[in-house]
Amino acid sequence: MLFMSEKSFRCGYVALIGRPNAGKSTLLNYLVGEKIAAVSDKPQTTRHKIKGIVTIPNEGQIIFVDTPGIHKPGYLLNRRMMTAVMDAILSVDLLVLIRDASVTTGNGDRFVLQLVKDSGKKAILALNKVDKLKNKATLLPLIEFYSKEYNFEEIIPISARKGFQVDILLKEIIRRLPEGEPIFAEDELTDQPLRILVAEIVREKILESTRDELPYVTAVITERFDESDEKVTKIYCTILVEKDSQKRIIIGENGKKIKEIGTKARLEIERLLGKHVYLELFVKVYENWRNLEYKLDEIGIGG
Ligand SMILES: Nc1nc2c(ncn2[C@@H]2O[C@H](COP(=O)(O)OP(=O)(O)OP(=O)(O)O)[C@@H](O)[C@H]2O)c(=O)[nH]1
Ligand SMILES: [Mg+2]
Repeated sequence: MLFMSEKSFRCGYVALIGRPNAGKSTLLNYLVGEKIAAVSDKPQTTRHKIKGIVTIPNEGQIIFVDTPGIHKPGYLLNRRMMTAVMDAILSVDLLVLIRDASVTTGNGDRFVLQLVKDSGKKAILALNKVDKLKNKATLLPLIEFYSKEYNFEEIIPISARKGFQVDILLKEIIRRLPEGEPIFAEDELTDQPLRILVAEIVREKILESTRDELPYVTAVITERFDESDEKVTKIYCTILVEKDSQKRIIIGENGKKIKEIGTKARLEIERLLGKHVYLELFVKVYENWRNLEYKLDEIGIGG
């Protein structure tokens, strides 16, 4: 027909994989245009597979799967996280390997590369954080190294934080997806239930306000999500830690820390819901939750 575009619509699944802290979730949020994944400067921020959906009218729909950073699994929690990565790698149409270009190549990078090789999948390499590079020429040895190691479809320097060349990445992704009708509605951005989004916002604020070991021993569960009051949504979250000492850190002197976490989280949840929110946080010590099947199930970290 005369008025129809000749280009066909493309739709497919794309996994964002890479080492912890490479910037996968930052890229996902940038692409989706909303904060749907927690971001922090601490490794192992992402614990679930998170789908972020980008629809470009008349061109295509990309269903991104954000994954936990690839690391050695110690606890059951980490084994489940790595299972999520493997699942994602095997089930998608295309891989986007995110590499922090501002750090030197380590064993972790070789391990991630090996996973890509083993999968034999079509992959694009995104060299991230180029805004941090004083001298862009440092990219050249990286590009050379990676192009010798695998037949990447493209190697694209980007900045997920600034959005530099992210449009190019998007275009190169869409070109490589199979032809097909969209799977999700145009206005859908994620498959994550609100309860999980809320818990992730709270966890992100904890990561922001605390140091060192806390990120690994903390989990957040949304216990109750009460929308019966039209004016204000009431949300009750439990913060799990493993020891009393950790509980004290999160609560802080005279409850100062937990108040700060609660306020920051509430403001962001209000933005997300477009409504007033009453947020209550409980801190609970639960020894060894990272190794307990039923706790991980409850938190929603699938096996
Ligand atoms: N300067 C700069 N910082 C970035 C860029 N992309 C991400 N970051 C920062 O890098 C840190 C890690 O980002 P995340 O998006 O949480 O990384 P991730 O790969 O999802 O990490 P995990 O979930 O732990 O695997 C955060 O502090 C980000 O703000 C970038 O392009 N430039
Ligand atoms: Mg992440």
